[in-house]
Amino acid sequence: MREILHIQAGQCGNQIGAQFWEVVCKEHGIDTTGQYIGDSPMQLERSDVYFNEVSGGRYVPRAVMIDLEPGTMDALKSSSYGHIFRPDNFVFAQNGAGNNWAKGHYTEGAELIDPVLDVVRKEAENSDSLQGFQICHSLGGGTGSGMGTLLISKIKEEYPDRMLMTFSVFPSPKVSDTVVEPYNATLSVHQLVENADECMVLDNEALYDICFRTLKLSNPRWLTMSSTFIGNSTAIQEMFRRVSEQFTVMFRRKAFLHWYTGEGMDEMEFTEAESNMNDLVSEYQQYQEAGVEYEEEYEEEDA
Ligand SMILES: Nc1nc2c(ncn2[C@@H]2O[C@H](COP(=O)(O)OP(=O)(O)OP(=O)(O)O)[C@@H](O)[C@H]2O)c(=O)[nH]1
Ligand SMILES: [Mg+2]
Repeated sequence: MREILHIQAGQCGNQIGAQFWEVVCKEHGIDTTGQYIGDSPMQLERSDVYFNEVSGGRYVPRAVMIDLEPGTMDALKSSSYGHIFRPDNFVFAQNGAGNNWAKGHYTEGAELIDPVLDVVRKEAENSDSLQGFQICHSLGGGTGSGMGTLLISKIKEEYPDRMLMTFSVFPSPKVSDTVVEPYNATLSVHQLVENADECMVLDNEALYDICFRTLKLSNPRWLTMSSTFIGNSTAIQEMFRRVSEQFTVMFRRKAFLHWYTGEGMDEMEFTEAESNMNDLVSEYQQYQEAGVEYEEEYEEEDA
Protein backbone atom coordinates (compact mmCIF):
# COMPACT_ATOMS: atom_id res chain seq x y z
CA MET A 1 0.00 0.00 0.00
CA ARG A 2 1.24 3.49 -0.81
CA GLU A 3 -0.76 5.88 1.28
CA ILE A 4 -0.96 9.65 0.86
CA LEU A 5 -1.77 11.87 3.83
CA HIS A 6 -3.81 14.93 2.86
CA ILE A 7 -3.73 18.17 4.87
CA GLN A 8 -5.86 21.26 4.28
CA ALA A 9 -5.17 24.53 6.11
CA GLY A 10 -7.03 27.86 6.33
CA GLN A 11 -10.18 28.96 4.55
CA CYS A 12 -8.98 28.47 0.99
CA GLY A 13 -7.26 25.15 1.76
CA ASN A 14 -10.39 23.80 3.39
CA GLN A 15 -12.67 24.99 0.60
CA ILE A 16 -10.50 23.51 -2.13
CA GLY A 17 -9.99 20.40 -0.01
CA ALA A 18 -13.74 19.95 0.41
CA GLN A 19 -14.11 19.97 -3.39
CA PHE A 20 -11.23 17.55 -3.75
CA TRP A 21 -12.78 15.00 -1.37
CA GLU A 22 -16.18 15.24 -2.96
CA VAL A 23 -14.64 14.36 -6.35
CA VAL A 24 -12.45 11.57 -4.93
CA CYS A 25 -15.41 10.05 -3.07
CA LYS A 26 -17.53 10.08 -6.21
CA GLU A 27 -14.74 8.48 -8.26
CA HIS A 28 -14.44 5.68 -5.72
CA GLY A 29 -18.22 5.23 -5.38
CA ILE A 30 -18.20 6.28 -1.74
CA ASP A 31 -21.31 8.03 -0.38
CA THR A 32 -21.64 10.80 2.22
CA THR A 33 -21.61 8.25 5.07
CA GLY A 34 -18.43 6.54 3.86
CA GLN A 35 -20.20 3.44 2.49
CA TYR A 36 -19.30 1.99 -0.88
CA ILE A 37 -22.29 2.27 -3.20
CA GLY A 38 -20.48 2.01 -6.54
CA ASP A 39 -21.07 -0.40 -9.39
CA SER A 40 -17.60 -1.52 -10.42
CA PRO A 41 -14.94 -3.33 -8.34
CA MET A 42 -12.38 -1.15 -10.10
CA GLN A 43 -13.61 1.79 -8.04
CA LEU A 44 -12.20 0.25 -4.86
CA GLU A 45 -8.82 -0.49 -6.34
CA ARG A 46 -6.15 1.72 -4.75
CA SER A 47 -8.81 3.28 -2.52
CA ASP A 48 -6.27 2.86 0.30
CA VAL A 49 -4.12 5.63 -1.22
CA TYR A 50 -6.54 8.22 0.15
CA PHE A 51 -8.86 6.30 2.50
CA ASN A 52 -8.59 4.26 5.70
CA GLU A 53 -11.04 1.37 5.75
CA VAL A 54 -12.54 1.11 9.25
CA SER A 55 -14.95 -1.28 10.94
CA GLY A 56 -18.27 -1.75 9.22
CA GLY A 57 -16.62 -1.36 5.81
CA ARG A 58 -16.60 2.41 6.07
CA TYR A 59 -14.10 4.50 4.14
CA VAL A 60 -12.61 7.47 6.00
CA PRO A 61 -10.46 10.10 4.26
CA ARG A 62 -6.84 10.18 5.42
CA ALA A 63 -7.22 13.93 5.89
CA VAL A 64 -6.29 16.50 8.51
CA MET A 65 -8.23 19.77 8.57
CA ILE A 66 -6.70 22.86 10.18
CA ASP A 67 -7.74 26.46 10.74
CA LEU A 68 -7.03 29.16 13.29
CA GLU A 69 -10.72 30.04 13.42
CA PRO A 70 -13.72 27.70 13.68
CA GLY A 71 -15.91 29.12 10.88
CA THR A 72 -14.53 27.22 7.88
CA MET A 73 -14.47 23.94 9.82
CA ASP A 74 -18.11 24.40 10.86
CA ALA A 75 -19.08 25.00 7.23
CA LEU A 76 -17.18 21.89 6.14
CA LYS A 77 -18.70 19.72 8.88
CA SER A 78 -22.22 20.75 7.90
CA SER A 79 -21.62 20.24 4.15
CA SER A 80 -22.91 17.11 2.40
CA TYR A 81 -19.64 15.15 2.78
CA GLY A 82 -18.86 16.74 6.18
CA HIS A 83 -19.60 13.58 8.18
CA ILE A 84 -17.18 11.42 6.27
CA PHE A 85 -14.11 12.91 7.99
CA ARG A 86 -12.65 11.63 11.24
CA PRO A 87 -13.91 14.13 13.88
CA ASP A 88 -10.59 14.08 15.78
CA ASN A 89 -8.79 15.24 12.64
CA PHE A 90 -10.32 18.72 12.78
CA VAL A 91 -7.80 20.88 14.63
CA PHE A 92 -8.66 24.55 15.10
CA ALA A 93 -8.30 27.62 17.29
CA GLN A 94 -10.62 30.56 17.90
CA ASN A 95 -8.98 33.80 16.79
CA GLY A 96 -7.75 33.47 13.20
CA ALA A 97 -4.51 34.92 11.89
CA GLY A 98 -6.09 38.05 10.37
CA ASN A 99 -4.16 37.80 7.09
CA ASN A 100 -0.93 38.05 9.04
CA TRP A 101 1.72 35.50 8.01
CA ALA A 102 3.69 36.17 11.21
CA LYS A 103 0.69 35.17 13.34
CA GLY A 104 0.30 31.93 11.40
CA HIS A 105 4.00 31.10 11.36
CA TYR A 106 5.35 32.39 14.67
CA THR A 107 2.63 33.10 17.21
CA GLU A 108 -1.00 31.85 16.96
CA GLY A 109 -0.11 29.07 14.52
CA ALA A 110 2.96 27.97 16.47
CA GLU A 111 0.72 27.46 19.51
CA LEU A 112 -1.50 25.05 17.61
CA ILE A 113 1.25 23.16 15.81
CA ASP A 114 1.76 20.38 18.38
CA PRO A 115 -1.85 19.15 18.39
CA VAL A 116 -1.71 19.19 14.56
CA LEU A 117 1.52 17.17 14.50
CA ASP A 118 -0.04 14.65 16.92
CA VAL A 119 -2.86 13.98 14.46
CA VAL A 120 -0.45 13.85 11.50
CA ARG A 121 1.79 11.38 13.39
CA LYS A 122 -1.18 9.19 14.26
CA GLU A 123 -2.27 8.96 10.62
CA ALA A 124 1.31 8.34 9.48
CA GLU A 125 1.76 5.53 12.03
CA ASN A 126 -1.52 4.02 10.92
CA SER A 127 -0.21 3.76 7.36
CA ASP A 128 1.42 0.70 5.92
CA SER A 129 3.92 2.41 3.62
CA LEU A 130 3.30 6.13 3.49
CA GLN A 131 4.46 7.67 0.21
CA GLY A 132 4.03 11.24 1.32
CA PHE A 133 1.99 14.32 2.13
CA GLN A 134 -0.12 16.71 0.10
CA ILE A 135 -1.09 20.10 1.45
CA CYS A 136 -3.81 22.46 0.19
CA HIS A 137 -3.56 26.11 1.21
CA SER A 138 -3.58 29.70 0.00
CA LEU A 139 -0.48 31.86 0.25
CA GLY A 140 -2.31 35.17 0.62
CA GLY A 141 -3.83 34.86 4.10
CA GLY A 142 -2.32 34.15 7.50
CA THR A 143 -3.24 30.58 8.40
CA GLY A 144 -2.81 28.45 5.27
CA SER A 145 0.15 30.60 4.34
CA GLY A 146 2.03 31.15 7.62
CA MET A 147 0.93 28.13 9.61
CA GLY A 148 0.83 25.96 6.48
CA THR A 149 4.50 26.63 5.79
CA LEU A 150 5.38 26.11 9.48
CA LEU A 151 3.73 22.70 9.30
CA ILE A 152 5.55 21.91 6.06
CA SER A 153 8.91 22.64 7.70
CA LYS A 154 8.01 20.45 10.72
CA ILE A 155 6.90 17.58 8.48
CA LYS A 156 10.07 17.85 6.41
CA GLU A 157 12.08 17.64 9.62
CA GLU A 158 10.22 14.60 10.94
CA TYR A 159 9.76 12.75 7.63
CA PRO A 160 12.74 13.82 5.49
CA ASP A 161 12.43 10.82 3.16
CA ARG A 162 8.70 11.20 2.33
CA MET A 163 7.45 13.21 -0.64
CA LEU A 164 5.93 16.54 0.25
CA MET A 165 3.72 18.18 -2.32
CA THR A 166 1.67 21.37 -2.06
CA PHE A 167 -1.34 22.82 -3.85
CA SER A 168 -0.67 26.51 -3.31
CA VAL A 169 -3.10 29.28 -4.32
CA PHE A 170 -1.34 32.55 -5.22
CA PRO A 171 -3.16 35.82 -4.51
CA SER A 172 -4.42 38.36 -7.01
CA PRO A 173 -5.77 41.86 -6.33
CA LYS A 174 -8.50 41.06 -8.87
CA VAL A 175 -9.87 38.49 -6.45
CA SER A 176 -9.04 39.82 -3.00
CA ASP A 177 -8.47 43.36 -1.75
CA THR A 178 -6.28 42.55 1.25
CA VAL A 179 -3.17 44.67 0.66
CA VAL A 180 -0.60 42.55 2.48
CA GLU A 181 -1.16 39.40 0.40
CA PRO A 182 2.06 39.88 -1.62
CA TYR A 183 3.99 39.92 1.70
CA ASN A 184 2.36 36.70 2.85
CA ALA A 185 2.87 35.00 -0.50
CA THR A 186 6.54 36.01 -0.80
CA LEU A 187 7.33 34.90 2.75
CA SER A 188 5.68 31.56 1.90
CA VAL A 189 7.53 31.03 -1.37
CA HIS A 190 10.76 31.49 0.61
CA GLN A 191 9.69 28.50 2.75
CA LEU A 192 8.30 26.36 -0.07
CA VAL A 193 11.50 26.59 -2.08
CA GLU A 194 13.37 25.18 0.94
CA ASN A 195 10.99 22.48 2.11
CA ALA A 196 8.53 21.28 -0.54
CA ASP A 197 9.41 18.65 -3.15
CA GLU A 198 6.77 19.84 -5.60
CA CYS A 199 4.32 22.76 -5.72
CA MET A 200 1.22 22.78 -7.87
CA VAL A 201 0.69 26.49 -8.40
CA LEU A 202 -2.86 27.77 -8.67
CA ASP A 203 -2.90 31.44 -9.62
CA ASN A 204 -6.08 33.22 -8.58
CA GLU A 205 -5.49 35.86 -11.26
CA ALA A 206 -5.42 33.18 -13.98
CA LEU A 207 -8.40 31.36 -12.46
CA TYR A 208 -10.31 34.64 -12.37
CA ASP A 209 -9.45 35.42 -16.01
CA ILE A 210 -10.48 31.93 -17.13
CA CYS A 211 -13.80 32.24 -15.33
CA PHE A 212 -14.35 35.79 -16.59
CA ARG A 213 -13.11 35.63 -20.21
CA THR A 214 -13.56 32.01 -21.20
CA LEU A 215 -16.42 30.79 -19.07
CA LYS A 216 -18.13 34.24 -19.21
CA LEU A 217 -18.92 34.25 -15.52
CA SER A 218 -19.11 37.92 -14.55
CA ASN A 219 -18.72 37.28 -10.84
CA PRO A 220 -16.75 34.06 -10.33
CA ARG A 221 -17.48 32.30 -7.06
CA TRP A 222 -14.98 30.19 -5.10
CA LEU A 223 -16.48 26.97 -6.26
CA THR A 224 -15.94 27.58 -9.95
CA MET A 225 -12.49 29.02 -9.35
CA SER A 226 -11.49 26.08 -7.21
CA SER A 227 -12.38 23.63 -9.97
CA THR A 228 -10.35 25.42 -12.65
CA PHE A 229 -6.77 24.30 -13.20
CA ILE A 230 -3.72 25.59 -15.08
CA GLY A 231 -0.58 23.98 -16.47
CA ASN A 232 3.01 24.71 -15.64
CA SER A 233 5.65 26.28 -17.86
CA THR A 234 8.29 28.99 -17.70
CA ALA A 235 5.39 31.44 -18.15
CA ILE A 236 4.94 30.97 -14.42
CA GLN A 237 7.70 33.55 -13.90
CA GLU A 238 5.16 36.22 -14.90
CA MET A 239 3.16 35.38 -11.82
CA PHE A 240 6.17 35.37 -9.50
CA ARG A 241 7.23 38.67 -11.04
CA ARG A 242 3.79 40.17 -10.47
CA VAL A 243 3.76 39.20 -6.79
CA SER A 244 7.35 40.30 -6.36
CA GLU A 245 6.65 43.75 -7.83
CA GLN A 246 3.65 44.17 -5.56
CA PHE A 247 5.87 43.14 -2.63
CA THR A 248 8.60 45.64 -3.52
CA VAL A 249 6.23 48.59 -3.90
CA MET A 250 5.14 48.14 -0.29
CA PHE A 251 8.43 47.01 1.21
CA ARG A 252 10.32 50.01 -0.20
CA ARG A 253 8.13 52.21 1.99
CA LYS A 254 8.08 49.67 4.84
CA ALA A 255 4.30 49.75 4.59
CA PHE A 256 2.43 47.62 7.14
CA LEU A 257 5.70 46.13 8.40
CA HIS A 258 4.75 46.81 12.02
CA TRP A 259 2.01 44.16 11.75
CA TYR A 260 4.80 41.65 11.30
CA THR A 261 7.53 43.05 13.51
CA GLY A 262 4.85 43.38 16.19
CA GLU A 263 4.67 39.57 16.19
CA GLY A 264 8.44 39.38 16.64
CA MET A 265 9.54 39.11 13.01
CA ASP A 266 12.77 40.64 11.79
CA GLU A 267 12.85 42.89 8.73
CA MET A 268 15.77 40.76 7.51
CA GLU A 269 13.39 37.88 6.78
CA PHE A 270 11.53 40.14 4.36
CA THR A 271 14.76 41.11 2.60
CA GLU A 272 15.77 37.45 2.25
CA ALA A 273 12.34 36.40 1.01
CA GLU A 274 12.40 39.21 -1.56
CA SER A 275 15.77 38.19 -2.98
CA ASN A 276 14.77 34.53 -2.95
CA MET A 277 11.72 35.35 -5.05
CA ASN A 278 13.88 37.38 -7.46
CA ASP A 279 16.24 34.41 -7.81
CA LEU A 280 13.27 32.23 -8.68
CA VAL A 281 12.20 34.64 -11.43
CA SER A 282 15.74 34.74 -12.86
CA GLU A 283 15.98 30.97 -12.81
CA TYR A 284 12.81 30.58 -14.87
CA GLN A 285 14.03 33.36 -17.16
CA GLN A 286 17.23 31.36 -17.77
CA TYR A 287 15.30 28.22 -18.62
CA GLN A 288 13.11 30.18 -20.98
CA GLU A 289 16.12 31.67 -22.80
CA ALA A 290 17.87 28.29 -22.92
CA GLY A 291 14.77 26.83 -24.56
CA VAL A 292 14.73 29.49 -27.29
CA GLU A 293 18.44 29.05 -28.07
CA TYR A 294 17.99 25.32 -28.37
CA GLU A 295 15.19 25.72 -30.89
CA GLU A 296 17.22 28.16 -32.99
CA GLU A 297 20.20 25.81 -33.10
CA TYR A 298 17.91 23.00 -34.06
CA GLU A 299 16.44 24.98 -36.94
CA GLU A 300 19.91 25.95 -38.19
CA GLU A 301 21.00 22.31 -38.19
CA ASP A 302 17.89 21.42 -40.06
CA ALA A 303 18.54 24.02 -42.77
N1 LIG B 1 -9.17 29.92 -5.48
C1 LIG B 1 -9.59 30.18 -4.24
N2 LIG B 1 -9.00 31.16 -3.53
C2 LIG B 1 -9.43 31.42 -2.27
C3 LIG B 1 -10.50 30.67 -1.68
N3 LIG B 1 -10.70 31.16 -0.42
C4 LIG B 1 -9.79 32.15 -0.23
N4 LIG B 1 -9.02 32.32 -1.33
C5 LIG B 1 -7.86 33.23 -1.49
O1 LIG B 1 -7.03 33.01 -0.34
C6 LIG B 1 -6.45 34.23 0.13
C7 LIG B 1 -6.91 34.48 1.54
O2 LIG B 1 -6.53 33.39 2.31
P1 LIG B 1 -7.53 32.55 3.23
O3 LIG B 1 -7.37 31.12 2.81
O4 LIG B 1 -8.88 33.14 3.27
O5 LIG B 1 -6.81 32.80 4.63
P2 LIG B 1 -6.55 31.81 5.82
O6 LIG B 1 -5.55 30.79 5.43
O7 LIG B 1 -7.86 31.30 6.34
O8 LIG B 1 -5.84 32.76 6.89
P3 LIG B 1 -6.50 33.87 7.88
O9 LIG B 1 -7.96 33.96 7.58
O10 LIG B 1 -5.74 35.11 7.59
O11 LIG B 1 -6.24 33.35 9.24
C8 LIG B 1 -6.93 35.29 -0.85
O12 LIG B 1 -5.91 35.45 -1.82
C9 LIG B 1 -8.19 34.70 -1.44
O13 LIG B 1 -8.40 35.22 -2.74
C10 LIG B 1 -11.10 29.63 -2.46
O14 LIG B 1 -12.01 28.92 -2.02
N5 LIG B 1 -10.61 29.42 -3.72
MG1 LIG C 1 -9.27 32.35 7.54
